[in-house]
Amino acid sequence: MKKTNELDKDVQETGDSGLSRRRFLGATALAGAVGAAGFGGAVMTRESFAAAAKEAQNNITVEPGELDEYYGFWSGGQSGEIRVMGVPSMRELMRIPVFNLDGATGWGLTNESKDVLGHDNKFPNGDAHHPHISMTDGRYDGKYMFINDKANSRVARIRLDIMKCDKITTIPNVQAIHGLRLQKVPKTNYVFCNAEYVIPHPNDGSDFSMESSFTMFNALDAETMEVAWQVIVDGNLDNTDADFTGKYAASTCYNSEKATDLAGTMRNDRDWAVVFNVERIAEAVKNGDYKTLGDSDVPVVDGRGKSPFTRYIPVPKNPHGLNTSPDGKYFIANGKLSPTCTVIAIDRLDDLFDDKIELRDTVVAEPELGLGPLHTTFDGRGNAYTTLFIDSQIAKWNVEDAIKHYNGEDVNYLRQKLDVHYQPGHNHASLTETRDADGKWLVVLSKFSKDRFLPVGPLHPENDQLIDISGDEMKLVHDGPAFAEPHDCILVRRDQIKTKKVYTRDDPYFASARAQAEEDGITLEADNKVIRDGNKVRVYMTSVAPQFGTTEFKVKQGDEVTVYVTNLDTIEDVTHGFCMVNHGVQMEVSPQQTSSVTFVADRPGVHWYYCNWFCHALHMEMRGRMLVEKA
Ligand code: CUK
Ligand code: CUA
Ligand code: CA
Repeated sequence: MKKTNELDKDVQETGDSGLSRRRFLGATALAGAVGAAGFGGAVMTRESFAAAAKEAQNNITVEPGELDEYYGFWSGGQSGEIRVMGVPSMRELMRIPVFNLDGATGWGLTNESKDVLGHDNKFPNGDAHHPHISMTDGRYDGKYMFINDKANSRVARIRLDIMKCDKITTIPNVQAIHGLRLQKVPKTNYVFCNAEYVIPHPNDGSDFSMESSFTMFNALDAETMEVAWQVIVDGNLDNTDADFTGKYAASTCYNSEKATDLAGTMRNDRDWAVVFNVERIAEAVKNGDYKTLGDSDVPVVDGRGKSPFTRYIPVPKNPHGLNTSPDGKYFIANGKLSPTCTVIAIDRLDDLFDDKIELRDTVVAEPELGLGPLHTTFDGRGNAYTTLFIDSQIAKWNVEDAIKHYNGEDVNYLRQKLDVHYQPGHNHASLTETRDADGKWLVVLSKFSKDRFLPVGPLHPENDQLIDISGDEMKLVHDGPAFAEPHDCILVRRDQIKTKKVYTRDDPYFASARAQAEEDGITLEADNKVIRDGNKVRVYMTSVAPQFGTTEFKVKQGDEVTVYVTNLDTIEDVTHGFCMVNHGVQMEVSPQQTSSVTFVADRPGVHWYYCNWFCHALHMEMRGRMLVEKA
């Protein structure tokens, strides 16, 4: 087993011309490399990392009472949630339940969350990978965050003023929404997302053949969260990103083979970076030049083969990440089974779509970086940082030097390789997907943590590492364990996010509770009343620390009870809860918020309810009784 720095020399010496043994990896080599390179000899010791951390230029210490400089938004992977972090402290500030159920806040239990998830939602899970914040003119505008659900083919929107999910859309006629990015310019009108798996159309059991199978590239309207259009593609789709003109988006395809087995997906030495001509697609849809599929009325255009809407640029091999450089010049496809990244010049795409140049004429560099390039991020100073999954390293390289090298000049584009622990997936530099990329921090989301933390049984946490990239050298400064499983994160300057400290009473988040109250002649802010409507009972109560406005109500066995709690406290941080003992009912009621939950009073007798959010010295005393009469 060679040391990683010797392997680097291999890579540099082999260059673009010769195909080294490392150039393309088969399944066996890939599996072997994970075992050996990944868990083998680390070049730096624990002590040398500690020393490097002390020399870091940026101070990572955030003293008690001080605030972080950046918000980090982490996806929760198969946890289905979003996590809000402070960077550089790497403290977890909040969790935003999205596709998961959350007993603390009542997400998935309350009527307000069911308005978002769907009252007939059957899915308790989600697989959230790619959180991204809306932009205006290529800069974060702090309004919305969007995130995909690979598990159940959904896209969610989070209102950043209250940090709650307010819309979820299921994408029709596709399976597994994976890559998600936003239109950057002129503003985020579209949410772009890839459906990964090819399925037959119609997928009704009448035909299982690959001939009738395809997948689609999708665009949602960011304001309405309706699906604006879909594009049928060849192969499949993995990750995506958009450009800084508003005209193009691009996606990686690792399965140009349209294979259903592993070996089949690796048959071709090159798959594709698929470029979408967003302008032309939108134009065709506007002109009614589309079809629809099945029950859905979403406009669908066909982007297979030689269409006006797409171009399939060959790139090696089973590419994964697709990243736009913050100067707007390049799409970069990360090779995964090839040790290379492919740099595509965005300013050549007009000519490509006008058939003035060939597909590969758009490629301006293809640097060899190391084994298993997955994702690339940027510092805004011309450098790119690529995760090498198999080598367990970050490769820092200079884009313009890689272009010179591709043109035959004798320049070294590699700047540094840094060991990370271990098997990094995404990495993300501060503000890197916007014009404001500031090259201060780099977060690396490592998939394996084995010896970095106290052991906690066979299931290990991931390891989210923080690297100072402000100087010439990358310096690892922090390890942060994370539960399953951040795939991606973004870093946002703290002044770019403006949140409310208490709800305003007209917040649409509880509009349906207000509508029901109006129908019942109830003033949510004042009334403590019980409304009977057949076997439906609606209990309206206020809360002011440390008391519920209603401390006793009577219903009949079998009644469907809805409890509405309106928190009249106006003081920041005085959140109440409502929990009905032995009924599986629990929810958050923050200052000036109304929350409601519906359950069946199925057992006669006395049932206590209580406030389960510590709000006051007399919080234990904040409680009441539901009296259920025998039917
Ligand atoms: S993906 Cu997970 S490491 Cu879903 Cu963005 Cu690459
Ligand atoms: Cu109100 Cu605890
Ligand atoms: Ca392939």
